[in-house]
Amino acid sequence: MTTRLTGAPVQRTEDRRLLTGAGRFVDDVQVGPQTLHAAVLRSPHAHARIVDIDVDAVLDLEGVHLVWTHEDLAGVSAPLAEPLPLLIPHPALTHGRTQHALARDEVNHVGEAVAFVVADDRYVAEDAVARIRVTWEVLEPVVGLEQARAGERLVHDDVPGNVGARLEQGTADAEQMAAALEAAPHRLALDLEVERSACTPLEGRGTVARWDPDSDRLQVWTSTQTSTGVRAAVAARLGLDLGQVDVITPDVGGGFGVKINHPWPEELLVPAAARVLGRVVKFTEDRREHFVSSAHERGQLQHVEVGFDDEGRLLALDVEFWHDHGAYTPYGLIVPIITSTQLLGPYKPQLYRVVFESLYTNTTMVTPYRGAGRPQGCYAMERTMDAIAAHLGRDRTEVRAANFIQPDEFPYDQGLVFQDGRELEYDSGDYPALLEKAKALVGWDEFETFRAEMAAEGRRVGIGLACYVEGTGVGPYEGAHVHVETSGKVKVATGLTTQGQGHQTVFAQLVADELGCRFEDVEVVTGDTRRMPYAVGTFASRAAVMSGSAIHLAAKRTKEKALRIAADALEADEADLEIVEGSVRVKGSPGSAIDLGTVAVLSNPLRYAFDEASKAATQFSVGDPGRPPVAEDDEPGLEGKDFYSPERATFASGIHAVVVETDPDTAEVTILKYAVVHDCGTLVNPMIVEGQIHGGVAQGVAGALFERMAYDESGQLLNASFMDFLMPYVTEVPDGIDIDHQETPSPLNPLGIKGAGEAGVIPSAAVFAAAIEDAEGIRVTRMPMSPSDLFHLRTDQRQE
Ligand code: MCN
Repeated sequence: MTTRLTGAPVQRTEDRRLLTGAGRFVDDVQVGPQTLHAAVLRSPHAHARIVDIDVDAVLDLEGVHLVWTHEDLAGVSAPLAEPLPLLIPHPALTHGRTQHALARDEVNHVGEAVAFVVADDRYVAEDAVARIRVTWEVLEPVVGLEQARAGERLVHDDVPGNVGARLEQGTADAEQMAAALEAAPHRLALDLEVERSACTPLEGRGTVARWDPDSDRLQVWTSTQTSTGVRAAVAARLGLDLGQVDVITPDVGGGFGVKINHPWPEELLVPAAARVLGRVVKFTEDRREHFVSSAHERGQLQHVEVGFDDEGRLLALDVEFWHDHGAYTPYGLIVPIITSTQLLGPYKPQLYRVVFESLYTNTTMVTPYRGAGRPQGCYAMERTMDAIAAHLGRDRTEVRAANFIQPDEFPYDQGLVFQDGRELEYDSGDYPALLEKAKALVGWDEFETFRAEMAAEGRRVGIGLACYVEGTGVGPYEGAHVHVETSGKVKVATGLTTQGQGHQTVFAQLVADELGCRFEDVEVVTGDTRRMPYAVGTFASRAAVMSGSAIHLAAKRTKEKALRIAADALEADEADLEIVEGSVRVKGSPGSAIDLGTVAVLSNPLRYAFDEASKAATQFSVGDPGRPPVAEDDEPGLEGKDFYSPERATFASGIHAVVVETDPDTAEVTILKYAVVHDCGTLVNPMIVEGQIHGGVAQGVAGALFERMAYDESGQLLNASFMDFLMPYVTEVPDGIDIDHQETPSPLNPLGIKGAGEAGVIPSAAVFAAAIEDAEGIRVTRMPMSPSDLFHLRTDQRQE
């Protein structure tokens, strides 16, 4: 009997290495005795023209090997001087803008790369950067959405009103919507704001590159979520063949979206410098650089108009929002499109219309951060649900239940079009069952008794709940290669990268289950283009669905081949064989068996034959008659490769509920209970999924109560360090998070999996706003909520 590992809480095999300091991150990579180090001159201004750059004082500095400004780039390679690509264009993005690897004649945010220096060590490189003299013509910056919307100052001269894009969609046009709102028995309007924040992985970005003149190849080690993307960008920008570039992703100390490649300037400049100098070159981002030069997200102003009936059913939902895109749009409209199309969550309004404007500001650019536009959308939708319940005097869960898509309505078409032009269709789900579980888990029905008990002690408590649906596991494809070594060890390669999600463990579980090998015999390689050059990457909670399915299919092929070879060797029928614990055996006759390693040896039939007596492979020379290949069409080698490309995304879902206490004096918010019910289809490893939820909730607590980007009016980021950007400690994150799972398998992939990596962060702003509002009896419209925000809100609303 074997125990199936899918669904089992298998301990993460990668943790011993990572927790004992044996991890190897990009800054640990040592590939040559004399590595050179890069530093970047970054703009001190939010908006300025570059009048002149004088690098003379640097050129003769001892230990400096190279100084580049934009002017030098075309001489290295013409495409290197072009603006970086706009990765995901969209017809509505009429004014897409991307940065140059080094600013050409204007900078648009503090931290934008202006000059690049390579020197013997980082000290010399930094000293050199400090000696570069730039003559600036400082321009007035556009900071914040209000200034962007006013359009009096422009970020890009040729973008009128700072509007990069305006997109409207839904099941009603403006006229139909106005009529439906007018006709609705009840009507409300809400203004809801989420401030800008960032994901701040503990390891910043970093790249090491080596040019090998003998093989005419570049090797690049980089901290990325998309190694194949870096490879394609480096090859294209340096004028190399794709086959001349290897990208290797070592351990990655967190990505959370910011390490998706667009590409980042340093990911091009470091390899370019390595090639020009014929030396190993390294760049490691420091913390301040990460804050000002990498990417942010979340900043959105949202206006909701809603019409509903006496039960709280949504008759007309009209949403308008303004998205702060920062200085550039490398990913096109991906974040606001996700907000606009996934805002509805589990609900089915009779009519929905959404319109957004994507606006430029002179701040760090915006790219997807875990959750990617969904936290803002969920905040808009769930605050609306709470407002409807308050208006009607009904229970907040009743109003939600009245609007749910029902389990028998799947697949459910929301009538919306996603980024790729495909219609958004939910594959499966059971939202009423989720709600019942969430209520039970948090103690919803018993809360009023608890509130009364706490009030008797002079304590204020509140409860909040928020639902979400999340499109996960998007295409276009992912691949896998499974190879059984002659030792019986199984090597698995998938091209996507890993940043702590436990892929080594989960993918080994899937291979062990499908192939029948031992779990501990499986070694998984991720993010190395030498092993798997065709891949997309780790984002959009897609690894389990995409690589998981590809690995399952590749393991299945390998198993089929193993059975063909073993059937011949054992003179048995394939249908009578099974693979258990790495041994192929005749069912019911365990003595008649050969191990997978021997099958791997036999898969090279010109050199090996099977010895019946010893059940081993015997070697013979090429000239010997030997056995013919067992299956005429089989190639040598016990391996299988496959790719998985789904029709569309799968839709995971969940509900979070929180009980908070607010301090009447200090306005501090304490979490008393946090409950999560989550449905990501078939659970491969519940312990890992729970770990992902814990991490997501911690990041969500951070975004709801602590973290924000504090810009002054000149566009300086005032809190660009962990001294001032309040990342919560373990003491601020709930001690225990109660988690319950529901498994509604996806019909779209062979394992029924949906994604799980982002879910924990999506409903946080909504759920905390609801709970604080409930505790305090005040209206919460803007998140995050620090104690001082709450203190002022109390004072302001009491004066009203
Ligand atoms: N899983 C599972 N069963 C399921 C679904 C998932 O066992 N039904 C497992 C997966 O096999 C994987 C983990 O849960 O080990 C997360 O799976 P998935 O939802 O496919 O997400 P990805 O692996 O694609 O990871 C990306 C996702 C995203 S988009 C962000 S952002 C994020 C996140 O993962 N960044 C992270 N979690 C992170 N966790 C860490 N430690 N570091 C990051 O940078």
